[in-house]
Amino acid sequence: MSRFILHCDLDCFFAAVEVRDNPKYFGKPIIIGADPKNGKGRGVVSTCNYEARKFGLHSAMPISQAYKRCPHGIYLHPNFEKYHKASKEVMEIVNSYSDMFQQVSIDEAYIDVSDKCINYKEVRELAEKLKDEVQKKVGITISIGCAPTKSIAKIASDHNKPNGVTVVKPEYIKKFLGPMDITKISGIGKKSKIYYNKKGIKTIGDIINLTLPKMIQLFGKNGEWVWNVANGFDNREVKKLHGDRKSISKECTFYEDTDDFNVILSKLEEINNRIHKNVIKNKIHYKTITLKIRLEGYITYTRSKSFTHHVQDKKKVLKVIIELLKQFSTMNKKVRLVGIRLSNLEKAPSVTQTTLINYLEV
Ligand code: TTP
Ligand code: MG
Repeated sequence: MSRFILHCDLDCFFAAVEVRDNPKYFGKPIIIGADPKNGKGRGVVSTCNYEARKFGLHSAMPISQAYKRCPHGIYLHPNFEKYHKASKEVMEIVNSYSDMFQQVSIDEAYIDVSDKCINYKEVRELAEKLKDEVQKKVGITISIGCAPTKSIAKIASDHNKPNGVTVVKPEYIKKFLGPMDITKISGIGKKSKIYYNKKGIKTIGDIINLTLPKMIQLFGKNGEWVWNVANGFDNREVKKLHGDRKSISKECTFYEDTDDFNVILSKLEEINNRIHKNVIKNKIHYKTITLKIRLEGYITYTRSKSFTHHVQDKKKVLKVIIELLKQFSTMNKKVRLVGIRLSNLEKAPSVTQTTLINYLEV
């Protein structure tokens, strides 16, 4: 029996909240992130609205580069408290449409409405109603993808952004995915794209045209996962994470404030090892890694980076942590506390991901 899965993702979330609360920003390029300091600022863009995206700006772009492309944009510091409140309100609405609900990040969630609808016409009506309710009650827009699998619902929610509902019935999967670039499938990032392209595979249609044994021969386990997604075979369920957990974190205060890079790093390594005992035991995969640093005087900073796909890889996390730590300027202050948070969690899907990891980019 075909399932009805919805993937709901807010549109330019942080920026949308700021525009909602400051109508004078409407229609102007709004960038949330680090202070650009007239082009000399460090740090990155968290997100930006669609007006800013017209100038080529996007999440994770260095703020200095963003400023060069869009000096007249409005640059704002993130206000996480406000975003968390908006997220909670939205998630409550989404959850009210189904108990089979899985929040996967601050602004996205899956619901399974298989027992609420009898056909895709009803699914579309439900999605439109949900979308309208979010806009009316929270004042921001959400895009929704409806499909028989989680992976296709996610691709679909991104298809008609902002404020769109995209329904992919089983019989239209091939037509819908066929022309798309292979990187639309999570598990194919920039590096593996090159590898796939070398073998003549550019679109998802090229994957659909190959047999499963051929894909496995060419790309191993990753090929198997990708072929299954492309053909609508992904039986991962919409599951609540146990304990409703949204992140796993550990932090540690130094006995004595320090500015010794090696001391800081070895503490982070220890925290990373401890966190991984927990994630391995609970079969948790994560996408986002956050480094937290508190300086003397209690000024606290966080820096995050996301993988393209859920992973569970201690070495990769450490690599990211080192990268984030190096980017970080302590402004000659000593460090009091360090911490690591893993978020964007998912219970390990049934496919083996160990080989997938080889294809991921950090
Ligand atoms: P996304 O859903 O990836 O982005 P978005 O909602 O801003 O835009 P879209 O319309 O394309 O969905 O991420 C949700 C929020 O998470 C985003 O508003 C800001 C934050 N974020 C970061 O802080 N850094 C990042 O690198 C990314 C990707 C997101
Ligand atoms: Mg979003």
